[in-house]
Amino acid sequence: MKSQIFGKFFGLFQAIIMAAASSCAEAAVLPGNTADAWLTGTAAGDGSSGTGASAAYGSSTSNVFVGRTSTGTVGVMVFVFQLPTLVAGESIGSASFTFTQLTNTSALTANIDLYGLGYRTTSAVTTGDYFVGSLDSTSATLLKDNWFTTGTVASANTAYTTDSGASDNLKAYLNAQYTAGAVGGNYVFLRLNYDAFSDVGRIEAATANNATEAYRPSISYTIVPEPQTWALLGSAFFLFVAMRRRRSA
Ligand SMILES: [Ca+2]
Repeated sequence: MKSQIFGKFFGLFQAIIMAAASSCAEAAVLPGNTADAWLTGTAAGDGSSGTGASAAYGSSTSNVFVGRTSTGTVGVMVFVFQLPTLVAGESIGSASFTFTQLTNTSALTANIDLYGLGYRTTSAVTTGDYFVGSLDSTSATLLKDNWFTTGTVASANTAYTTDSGASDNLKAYLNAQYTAGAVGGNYVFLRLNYDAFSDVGRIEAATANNATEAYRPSISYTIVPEPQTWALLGSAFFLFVAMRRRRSA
């Protein structure tokens, strides 16, 4: 009788271990969505407040300018990603964002910050996503302050990936979207913008429409079981050990 219970329990334990292991190993890449868009404005502020008159250039554009667009006009870039589906007990375990900086660059005259905007059920970038200023604390999550700093001339045709701090922020931001109600298939938005209005200097970002696939933006991520799953796994292990001890005693 004791060995029957033991056998059943061991089977359950194995199933939990296997489920956790397969969940753990799940690593993937989210390609940038071609709804990504470039917004331009003629003043500091955000698009929704009307202080930064803006327009969206999406779909067919292969490269955009963050910073100077033309005299008196400053551009920002909004990248779009479609969220993966998580099953119960799963969360994003790690995430990093990569985009490619192309050739048409010049020394920055303001810092460039990276933000995450709130998730939406549709992929469209809106003029309200425009922001140029020191800190957008009302409608966005700051993921990396001063990723590129004043005076920087970014390297040509070079991929830039979030550092460990910004990647941790990205992971927390993505999980926060699910907590707020996002589900697989919804969209998240990452924005690069100048932190002061200056129509001099820029970086040139490749979009999801770029002809060179390797230049397109992406998010690399892993999915892991939530802490409850690990707690369950730990309990199962200790119970297993306890039963073995009783059996051998
Ligand atoms: Ca900044």
